[in-house]
Amino acid sequence: MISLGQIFKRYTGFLRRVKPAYMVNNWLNRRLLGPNRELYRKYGLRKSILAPISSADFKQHNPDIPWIDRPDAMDRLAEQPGYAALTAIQKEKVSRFIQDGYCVLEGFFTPDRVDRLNQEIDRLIGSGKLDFNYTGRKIMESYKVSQAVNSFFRDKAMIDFLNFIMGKPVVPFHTINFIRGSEQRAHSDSVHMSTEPQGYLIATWTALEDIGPDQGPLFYYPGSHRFSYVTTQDFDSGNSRWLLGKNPNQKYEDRIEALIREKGIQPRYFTARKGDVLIWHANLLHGGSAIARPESTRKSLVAHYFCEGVICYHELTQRPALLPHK
Ligand SMILES: O=C(O)CCC(=O)C(=O)O
Repeated sequence: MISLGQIFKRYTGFLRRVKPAYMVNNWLNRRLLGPNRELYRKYGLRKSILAPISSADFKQHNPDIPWIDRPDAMDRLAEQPGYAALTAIQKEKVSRFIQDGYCVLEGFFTPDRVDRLNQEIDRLIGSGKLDFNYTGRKIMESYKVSQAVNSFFRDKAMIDFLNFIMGKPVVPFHTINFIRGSEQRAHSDSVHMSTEPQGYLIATWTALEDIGPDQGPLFYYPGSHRFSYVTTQDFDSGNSRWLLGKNPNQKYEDRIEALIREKGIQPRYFTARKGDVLIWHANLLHGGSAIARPESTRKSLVAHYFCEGVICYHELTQRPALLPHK
């Protein structure tokens, strides 16, 4: 017999596919979406700010891509505003980012600061103020209740560095804490947090403890940021006018798995020291590797940043992104 819980799950599962339900949510958040009017005009998108939005709305992507993604980025590096103020190490890291789609800032946060953050997270989980979301692995938006997380999320030196890489001011969007490895399949963030023009998203991944190969470390594919962006146009999403298709994320990840096979690329693993930060490009393929030691933790903090002045949305769910007011 089918339980009430199963009925509820099916019902909410179905509701998550109904586009008008998102439009109601967009209407409830119309104040946050207001700035999109001007952006839609700027990028020639003729639709209501409350309507679903996806890559299908952009027959041709706007060529104003981030400077790091232009073919001459390495030659233009020294001309970028702010270049002279970077340290020699930062200059080297930006070159690495341009070429490989990621860079690692070793020991960016001190172990003491990380310990204080972990203590706060433990306390907030213990008091029920923080909890895992439906995946059972992710704690979303802890920065809203944790001063320590918020100070990492908005760390001035980090934001300045991200602003330089992106060539536009970044907008802190959200945080995700992990206590154990995610074991998430390979993906690029651009299908979850999308922009027009493409590429105006960047992410940081901070190790909140030393992480070895058996703890399910983050994996990533150097250079994969240069592949074409995979969108719902590239697989059978099953989307229709009023409904999103079933399991779009699974179909997307299957497509990415096939792409990795086609390209014959090999992953690298981020075994890290507490306080190290890996920064990745919007289109870098990455995920969480299998946990080889079942009882092990893999404490980490992911932060995603959109950029100012571009259209931000979620390709899989066709929602405009709700960026927090400054
Ligand atoms: O930490 C991980 O294992 C993966 C995190 C991730 O892929 C993401 O937040 O986009």
